[in-house]
Amino acid sequence: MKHWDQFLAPYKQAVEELKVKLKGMRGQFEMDSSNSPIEFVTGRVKPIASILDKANNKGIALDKLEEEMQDIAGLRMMCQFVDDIHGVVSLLRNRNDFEIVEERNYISNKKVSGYRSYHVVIRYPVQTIHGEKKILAEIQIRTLAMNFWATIEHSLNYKYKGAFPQDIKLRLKRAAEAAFRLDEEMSLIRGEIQEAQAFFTRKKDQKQEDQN
Ligand code: 0O2
Ligand code: 0O2
Repeated sequence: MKHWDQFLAPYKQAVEELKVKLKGMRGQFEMDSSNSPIEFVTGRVKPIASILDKANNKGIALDKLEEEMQDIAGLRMMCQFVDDIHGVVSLLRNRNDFEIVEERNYISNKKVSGYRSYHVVIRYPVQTIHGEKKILAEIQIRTLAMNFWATIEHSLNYKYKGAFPQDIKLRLKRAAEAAFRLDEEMSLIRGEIQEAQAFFTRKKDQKQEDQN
């Protein structure tokens, strides 16, 4: 167990640091009074049981986890609109506190399951008392609709261990198409939505000023 604690420590540190940094990007948009392309950010270290399962399924030797399992540290950035995703990816590419090692675009190439998301794998330097340690982390960027679908599908996957009954499989496919259409519809009224959001932000700021 001590071995796992030691192995996972830099991943835990990376997730905590990256959550602060990526949430900070949202705060900076708010400060500029511009619409943030980032709705919210979450992060987690993969539980040991999931690491072992994935290593087993993918034939990754345990002494190769560091190089071959890219999502032991995982972050998610949720956006309101599909177009925001490309903006967020550009912001990530422009940062110099980590290096991008791979990008996987499951938006233009959705998975057979219906899964859509943009994955960016980074190499992130963690500062430790023994010096710098670079670890891999995966940032998943998706819309709220993509996240809704993936979260539900993930729970069902857990329940059925990937072997979905035919009717559930069909419904999930249809739900994925509906989520895709929802994103398209929202994109068409993006201007209207953002105007309303800016209006409410201004009103909130005004109220705050009146109180001070
Ligand atoms: P489960 O069973 O997976 O749902 P905060 O208080 O916001 O600073 P906190 O409480 O540490 O942060 O958690 P956060 O960051 O809000 O979100 C943790 C949840 O995000 C996890 O839930 C994951 O579901 C999800 N998550 C975030 N990023 C990833 C990722 O890259 N991969 C995966 N698989 N999941 C991610 P739990 O708590 O682990 O439970
Ligand atoms: P968790 O922590 O349970 O979410 P592979 O695992 O072989 O598909 P690989 O090479 O690890 O793929 O990378 P990929 O596909 O870019 O990213 C894997 C992660 O993407 C998964 O983590 C999920 O978080 C998410 N993902 C990929 N495909 C699907 C899908 O069909 N449905 C859902 N809900 N999520 C998906 P894990 O390993 O499942 O871990």
